[in-house]
Amino acid sequence: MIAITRAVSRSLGECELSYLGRVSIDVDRAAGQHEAYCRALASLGCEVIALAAEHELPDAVFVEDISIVLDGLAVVTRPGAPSRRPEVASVVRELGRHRTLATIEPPGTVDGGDVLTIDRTIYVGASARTNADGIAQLRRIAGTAGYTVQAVPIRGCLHLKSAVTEVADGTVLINPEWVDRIAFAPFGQIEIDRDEPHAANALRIGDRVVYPASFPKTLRRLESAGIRPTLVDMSELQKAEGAVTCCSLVFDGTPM
Ligand code: CIR
Repeated sequence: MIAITRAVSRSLGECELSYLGRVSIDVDRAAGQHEAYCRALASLGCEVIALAAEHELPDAVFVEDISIVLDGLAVVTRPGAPSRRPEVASVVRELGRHRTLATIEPPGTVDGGDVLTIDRTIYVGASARTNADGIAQLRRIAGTAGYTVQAVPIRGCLHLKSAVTEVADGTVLINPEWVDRIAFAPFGQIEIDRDEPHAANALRIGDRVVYPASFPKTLRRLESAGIRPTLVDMSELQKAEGAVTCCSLVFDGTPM
């Protein structure tokens, strides 16, 4: 597996915020947490490729939003927040070494955080960041590679993967306040603890799961289901509405 990451920008405190109020972020601490996150990915067998930091782009650490990497091709997004569009160029340079690239064109917008791929189905959150035109473009592009795209309405959260992620074959971790369970009816569903609304974002790497240390009640539910995650402290990045999936692009490094 390859994991593309990017170090925390010194301007992280000026990040986009949609659902959280702005609080001061300790950027050094965020950087330390991000380094530990990268070490966790490496310990799970990923070759971590760190892009150069982009200190003038506050949200550049959240590389997940910039691409959807599929078997055989990668879709370069057009992020919903205009401030994030300059993040694309450097991701394109690296990803082009691993995949054929397709791009989302205006007026389409897609954030990678809205995209959850399970087997050959791509679930896409219809969110403030990902519009209908972007979803239609993604459907056309991914269809050429044998994927089906299913749009899923979300409410009250930034991205689809704020609300639901895959934690094992056939099992999702879900916050039913933010996405309807019916959209994921084919899967076993572990519900987050209601005291931890942000707890549905887990990063699956092969048979392992990377998970924030800050959701002990939901962690117990995962453990009861036989899932023993690798825990990481994301507290500073969470203040920027970041989570574990958004700090990496993880994909099979088998050459195209
Ligand atoms: C933003 O609002 O774009 C960033 N502050 C947070 C992005 C988090 N991305 C993700 O969960 N995929």
